[in-house]
Amino acid sequence: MAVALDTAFVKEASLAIGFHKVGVARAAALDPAPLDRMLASGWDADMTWLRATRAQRLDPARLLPGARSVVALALSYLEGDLATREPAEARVARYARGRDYHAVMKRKLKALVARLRERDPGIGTFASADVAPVMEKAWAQRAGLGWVGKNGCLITTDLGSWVLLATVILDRELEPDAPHKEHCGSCAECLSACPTAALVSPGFVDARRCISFQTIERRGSIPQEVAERLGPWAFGCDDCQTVCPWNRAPAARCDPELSARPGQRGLDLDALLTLTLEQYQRRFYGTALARSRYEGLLRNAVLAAGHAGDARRLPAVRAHLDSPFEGVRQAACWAVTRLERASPTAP
Ligand code: B12
Ligand code: SF4
Ligand code: SF4
Repeated sequence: MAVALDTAFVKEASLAIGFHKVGVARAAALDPAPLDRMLASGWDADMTWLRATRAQRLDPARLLPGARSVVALALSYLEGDLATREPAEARVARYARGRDYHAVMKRKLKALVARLRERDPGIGTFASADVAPVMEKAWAQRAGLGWVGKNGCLITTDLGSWVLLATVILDRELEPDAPHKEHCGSCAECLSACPTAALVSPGFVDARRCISFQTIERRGSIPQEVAERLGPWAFGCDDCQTVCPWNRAPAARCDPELSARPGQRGLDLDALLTLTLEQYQRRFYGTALARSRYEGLLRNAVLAAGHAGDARRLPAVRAHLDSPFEGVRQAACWAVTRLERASPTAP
């Protein structure tokens, strides 16, 4: 006979499946002010889907009729390599070095929902990670996992902000956890560490200036003022997390599937500059790097070559001046000028 679902069961099941943190919140609608501020200020850049799904993002009952509780889940992706020097060129954000987390989360969420259904066969659920219109950081804070720091990331006291988030909305009333308190205090290290001043107000990111947005989500050309400041980043950016005191010595409990694949902490820039579509598909499908698409990754590689400053790459970069992709062509123009200026006698 089925037994009623309670918070203790949900937590035990989540941890047994491999999530590192779990908390429960009441499914009352969220404060619309932060999202509306972001949209009104244009900080959403061209992520039109954020605006289009505003109502669902704020109210879980629009995703699951009769929603009562939100289970917030976190999965750590930090390996014990914080002391290791990070690659000097074509660097990949930590979250994207292993298997695509969407697939990893999907499998875990499916297993969790199956466990909940075994216990409570009539339960209604809406499970998702990243892609659904759910404000995952807000739920994680409300469910007591951590707080949204001035760097715009959800920070936990034990695993730092090196966690990815997921939620399961339930039509069952569960005992909620207390919301997490904010622990940034007077610290502001992330605000000054951002290379593009994208942290426009504590907790808010102007995506138009954010390296993460530009190298992952942006289709076409990267605006010159951001391109100039990419530094070593070829995919994503971790600068506002790396400087955070809460990230200096967190517990490293990386999910095994998220641990870095060989050659994916920093990419081989020379191989990337001559990458074919077929090689791209073989190498990067199944990883988070598929999100930027072939032409996006090529564009980022060309810019990274400009930043790396090695004039021996000029012929490989010049070969992109007549790329069929506008974003790659513009990146090549910028990188060629930069490399020629750095080494006027170069071939
Ligand atoms: C859009 C988006 C982006 C955008 C905008 C980032 C942003 N900070 O909003 C861009 C492309 C720039 C981006 C970049 C990154 N992202 Co992103 N992104 C998202 C996505 C899809 C939606 C976030 C959203 O709704 N933003 C709009 C703002 C208004 O919402 P919000 O910040 O959640 O706001 C709520 C609360 O946090 C709170 N709040 C917000 N601001 C403030 C400020 C104050 C002062 C207070 C009190 C409260 C408060 O109120 C809001 C609720 O009403 C989520 C997945 C999801 N479905 O949630 C992933 C997500 C936030 N991203 C994630 C990751 C990993 C990243 C990167 C670290 C990747 C990288 N290394 O390159 C960077 C980090 C950039 C940064 N500094 O934030 C993770 C974050 C995990 C974590 N520990 O926080 C998420 C949760 C994906 C996941 N499933 O794990 N991302
Ligand atoms: S991800 Fe990079 S560019 Fe974006 S806000 Fe953080 S430090 Fe700035
Ligand atoms: S660096 Fe400081 S201000 Fe920024 S998120 Fe971390 S604790 Fe908060």
